[in-house]
Amino acid sequence: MLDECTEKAPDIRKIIHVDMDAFFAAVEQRDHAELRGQPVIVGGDPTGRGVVATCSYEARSFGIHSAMTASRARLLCPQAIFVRPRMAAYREASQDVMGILHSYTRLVEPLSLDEAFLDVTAATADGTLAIQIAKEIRARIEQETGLTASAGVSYNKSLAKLASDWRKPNGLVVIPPKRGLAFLAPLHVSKLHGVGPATVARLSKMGIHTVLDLRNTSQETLARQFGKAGLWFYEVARGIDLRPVQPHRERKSVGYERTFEENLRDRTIMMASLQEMAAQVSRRLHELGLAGRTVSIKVRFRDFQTVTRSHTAPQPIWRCEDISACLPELLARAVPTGLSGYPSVRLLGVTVSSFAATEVNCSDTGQLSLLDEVIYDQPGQTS
Ligand code: TTP
Ligand code: MG
Ligand code: MG
Repeated sequence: MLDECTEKAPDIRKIIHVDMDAFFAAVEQRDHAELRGQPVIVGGDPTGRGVVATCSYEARSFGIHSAMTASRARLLCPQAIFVRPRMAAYREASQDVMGILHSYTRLVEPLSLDEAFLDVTAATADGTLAIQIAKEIRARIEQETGLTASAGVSYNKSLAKLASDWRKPNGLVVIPPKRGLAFLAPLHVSKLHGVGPATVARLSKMGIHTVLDLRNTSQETLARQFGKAGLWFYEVARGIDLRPVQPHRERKSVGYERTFEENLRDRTIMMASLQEMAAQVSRRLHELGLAGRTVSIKVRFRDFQTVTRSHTAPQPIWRCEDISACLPELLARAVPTGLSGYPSVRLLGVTVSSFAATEVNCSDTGQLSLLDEVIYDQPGQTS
């Protein structure tokens, strides 16, 4: 994250973030006229242990949202219509959208099936306004795919993404440079890229809740508490985000890792934490439409000695239960029970790699657009 941040980039860039509205549910409503105007829930079995992948905006007014159990969603809205996901249809719609985006610039970075960043700085060199491009993109997506998208326009990725989310669904928000700091100030820190739940908890203990609170904290304090991530928080709170839009990167793995405020000694807690991370990794793989054959765990001990252990499955996997099934053996190999004294673990991580190259087609070349991705949830430099 920080390495990217220090890369040279033009002072004022024009970045657009496009995100489809209620994506899976909108595809279902487009393809099945009887679902239009109805509370539609795409996900697992409401009579079993399924979860909500997404739901239509009609369903959201009942308080239903992604990742909620399907059974709870049914309690909240008994008349909701439950639909099983049709990933092939969503991939096809995604390809159509990405194709439209690529007609404006080759600098398109897909983040998942339903969203991407575009750097349109060059396309605005002739005086065309970025907002004009965003308007045209939204109109073309609606006309050519029958689906609606929200868009955000700003001078960096963080603000463009926050902007696209601001007036969902079917919204367009522009945050010009002179509005950036004021827009950020009242937001909760959890809205910032790279700030996970453990970081939120730690910031909260320091009395830092909003981005303005973060901006009023010294660089030294943030660096001391959060290491490299603290320097990123310092910059992003000031509307500084020089991460370039990166097209055509090859994604090789998806992982989640966490540094604990207090070292873990209890294997049951280690296992529970690994299971939580497996759920996060599974969700991200699902969003990206990816599956991989290798599951790895990373364990860092109190003395910073770090071990990784991997298991390669015969088939590509992405489901939480399939990833979880590998974890007990991997933990037993990484932290043998015969260790003298108690193990003392400061960091755990779960990663899935060795992707099946044909899983997703996101770019106009028909080639998979992938990159290594680790989500850090790091409370700081505790021992
Ligand atoms: P999102 O863009 O997060 O959500 P959305 O498009 O359904 O709704 P909106 O953007 O209008 O708020 O995710 C895109 C798709 O990814 C979503 O339609 C279904 C899938 N998804 C899951 O399967 N599980 C999840 O937990 C989330 C958040 C999304
Ligand atoms: Mg969306
Ligand atoms: Mg999205």
